[in-house]
Amino acid sequence: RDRVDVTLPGVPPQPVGSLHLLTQTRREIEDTFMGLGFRVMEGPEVESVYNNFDALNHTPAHPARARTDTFYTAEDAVLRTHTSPMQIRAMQAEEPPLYIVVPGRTYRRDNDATHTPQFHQVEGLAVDSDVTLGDLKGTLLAFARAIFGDERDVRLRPHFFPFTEPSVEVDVSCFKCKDGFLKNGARCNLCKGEGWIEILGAGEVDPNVFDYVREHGYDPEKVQGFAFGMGIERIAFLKHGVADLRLFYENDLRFLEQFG
Ligand code: 2NM
Repeated sequence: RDRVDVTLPGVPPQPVGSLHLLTQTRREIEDTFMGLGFRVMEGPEVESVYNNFDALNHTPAHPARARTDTFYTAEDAVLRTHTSPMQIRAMQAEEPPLYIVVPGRTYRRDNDATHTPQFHQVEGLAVDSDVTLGDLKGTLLAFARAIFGDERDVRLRPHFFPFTEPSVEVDVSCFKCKDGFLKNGARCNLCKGEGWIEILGAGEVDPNVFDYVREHGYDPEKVQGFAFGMGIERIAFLKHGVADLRLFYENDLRFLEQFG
């Protein structure tokens, strides 16, 4: 009795769509790390305060715990502020060696020209008996070259994160200029004349983090590891020269179709 066959193409037939730029970028990042021996794992967006902060070595007074920085859904539950709590879950579920990347949505109470309350991350974790900062640098160099081009180099600068020690910020050599200046002599507007662009944070997993999962086979005297985290928006933004962060979420076809 149906009069309309909803399985017929529209009139006129519409072209098949394409993946959103953030989805394309996430898959590119996942593919790169899968090629390096990492598995992809995903986890819940509503997390316990324990997994999101305590087990990741955040001090009781860490500012990110404040109601003004993080969305609480209960006294002891938050919208995850990073995907690292899934790495705690992974360590609770599996003994080392462990090589995983965790993509997904993350939430912070930020809203301005360069921050949205919901964004996307990929974090990585490698745990084995002998994983050094050298392995971290080599892994991230391979990543930077896969995403930004074979000619790229990486640079590590000292930083602080609660869950890694030592911690670093990682820069990729600018892919628009040479040493901060364009061919016409003008200062590069992508790297601001620095010659380097910050792409992610990383470090050697703090032994205090392993201590929280010690009974699952992660004795801090026996295992080492590195971890890293990046924003998918930032990687896509830099790689494709996107003009404004909000373009990712407006679903304007004039934007989306440029990446079909
Ligand atoms: C970052 C920077 C540095 C990180 C640490 C961990 C874990 F679970 F192993 F402790 N996961 N991710 C990490 C380390 C994340 O993002 C900027």
